[in-house]
Amino acid sequence: MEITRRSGLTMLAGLAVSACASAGGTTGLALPALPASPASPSMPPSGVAPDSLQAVARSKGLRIGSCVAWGADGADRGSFANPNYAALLKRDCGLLVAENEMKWQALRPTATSFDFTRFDAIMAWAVANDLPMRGHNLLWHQPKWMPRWEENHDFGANPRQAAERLLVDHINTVCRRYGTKIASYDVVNEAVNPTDSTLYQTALSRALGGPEATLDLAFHTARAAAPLAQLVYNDYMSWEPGNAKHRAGVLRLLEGFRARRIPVDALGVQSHIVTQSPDTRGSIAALEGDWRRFLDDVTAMGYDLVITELDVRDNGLPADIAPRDRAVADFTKGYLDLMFAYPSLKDVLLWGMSDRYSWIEGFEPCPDKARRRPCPYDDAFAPKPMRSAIAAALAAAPARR
Ligand code: 9MR
Repeated sequence: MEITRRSGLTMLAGLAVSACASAGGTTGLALPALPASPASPSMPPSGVAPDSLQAVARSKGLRIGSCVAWGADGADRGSFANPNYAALLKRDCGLLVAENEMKWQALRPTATSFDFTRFDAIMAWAVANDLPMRGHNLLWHQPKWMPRWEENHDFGANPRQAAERLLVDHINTVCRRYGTKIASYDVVNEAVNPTDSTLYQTALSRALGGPEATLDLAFHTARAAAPLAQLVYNDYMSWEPGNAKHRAGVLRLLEGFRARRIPVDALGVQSHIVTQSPDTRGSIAALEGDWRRFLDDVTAMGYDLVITELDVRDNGLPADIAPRDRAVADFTKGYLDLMFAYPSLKDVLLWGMSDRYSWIEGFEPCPDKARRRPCPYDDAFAPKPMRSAIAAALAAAPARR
């Protein structure tokens, strides 16, 4: 029974100057370039500064936020316990998501135990600062992102029942623990294999009778355990060349959810976007047709949209920081302008506020070791053109009801 909530990665070959060539960056241990922002009578009631991204977003019925990590007090991480990073979150965000701390790898040391220490610490800070949190995620449906014990788990003589129990118990435990404090969950993350549009298998899904049965059970369980929450399928299909099969696989999955009456409310569009060349206008013109067709198909099925993990891989750009940052900003603005044309899009999450802690540096560094510049604030916590571009896109967005 359906229970509804409501009705290139490619570096440009032959570029004389590489995207990431020896630009260096404003690295180092400089202190944050944040003005003191004491509470003042001119602030909105929540204490959000009027020029903050969140204030601009709120004026349009939107919300903007970021991922946040756990960290020991004062550690140099993208954590709430790092005063430099916390200042950015407090200044600009109206919504947070834990970068890693709700994943099975973080919460499930074993098949029979949970460890909520780190996620709870993030949640406590968010609550203390009046910042709502999204939940990411209840099931990352890929073997390499599940805990190792799960892939080697002995599901016993009745594997289907054991796998069902494991998944249902996990989702119930997480959703019930946070009650209505979490109003939106990435129930399933990245189930589609971008190379051939098929769904991945995990040990859990093999025991449970296949990927569809597993994903369906995840959504039904989440709906029952968090009946008021927005339930999201989250993936990184994007608009750059090479994503056609990924988009096709996601569309097929979303069609299947509707056909089987599975309670899925929204598509999480991760938005790890990749610049293609210094000609951002030309790049966008080349990409937007297929992308709009995809989003039209998704929204025509009744799915809302959420931007869940926005950042920019600065590929194919000049080495100098000024034009590189300008292109990242322009590409971001063009992307957001297009996205905000879809009225159901109300929440935008950045995958990090500062270049200093971006995952991209570790996962896909520039070949020449120049620092990546994917976020609205630089390594020294100073605002970049990307921040102004986000503010401009928010200000230009049609107001939501
Ligand atoms: O940014 C996250 C990084 O710190 C983790 O090591 C990695 C694996 O857990 O996940 C990264 O976040 C990913 C997100 O959870 C899902 N979409 C892609 C994100 C970037 O890889």
